[in-house]
Amino acid sequence: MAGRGTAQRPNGAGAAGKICQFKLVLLGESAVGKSSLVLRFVKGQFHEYQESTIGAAFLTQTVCLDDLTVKFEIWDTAGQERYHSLAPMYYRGAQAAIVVYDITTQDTFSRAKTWVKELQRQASPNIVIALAGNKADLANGRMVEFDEAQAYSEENGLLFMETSAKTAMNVNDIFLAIAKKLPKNDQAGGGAVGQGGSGSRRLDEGGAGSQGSTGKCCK
Ligand SMILES: Nc1nc2c(ncn2[C@@H]2O[C@H](COP(=O)(O)OP(=O)(O)OP(=O)(O)O)[C@@H](O)[C@H]2O)c(=O)[nH]1
Ligand SMILES: [Mg+2]
Repeated sequence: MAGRGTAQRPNGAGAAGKICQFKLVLLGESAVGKSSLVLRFVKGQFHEYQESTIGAAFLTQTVCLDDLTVKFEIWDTAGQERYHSLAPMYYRGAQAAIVVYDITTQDTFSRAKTWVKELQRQASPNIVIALAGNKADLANGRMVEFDEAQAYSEENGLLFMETSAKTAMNVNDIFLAIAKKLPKNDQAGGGAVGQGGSGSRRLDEGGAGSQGSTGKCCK
């Protein structure tokens, strides 16, 4: 597993100092741009020659929602088939997933649908799933229609956006949309979160470095 460190924007905690922590996993075929989306979101960068991920990478980033800070613990998985068996380790207990495909390759959309099915069967029942049609800047080479992906997402209750890690289009937006949809309290979180280290956690300001494995959801 190749950790790539962590980074946070200086937007800090929300006004009330409440921080919610959520585990988010990125899944999808190799080379669709999972690492590039994370790099754009966390560091505001894009690399034309992004290296293929080995195992998985872990990064964190926060977004502010009114008086609440949502901290994402992001697992960027490796899309190469030989790593497929590792995926459950990363999506197990995750509150959110971004399933990524490349709008210029139909096969990657089919693979994304397979990931969605696997998540629906095996991940937490309340997991928030977003579908990202990445490389939207390459619209001339489009092989997956926006309407087709949107209709599929509606049928399956997924958030959907076309994104570009290269131009930054919709990258912050998709994470923000997920943050808005995530349950922020014990009731909303239901049984799928809050126990055994898989739940969203409220961290008091100043305790943000705590990585305890249990804790309450946000209030
Ligand atoms: N034009 C364009 N290229 C992109 C975009 N996102 C990623 N790429 C390029 O696509 C290639 C693969 O990107 P990665 O981010 O490594 O893909 P990945 O899904 O993490 O791949 P694995 O780690 O092998 O699973 C790199 O050369 C990126 O520069 C995008 O939005 N637009
Ligand atoms: Mg990668």
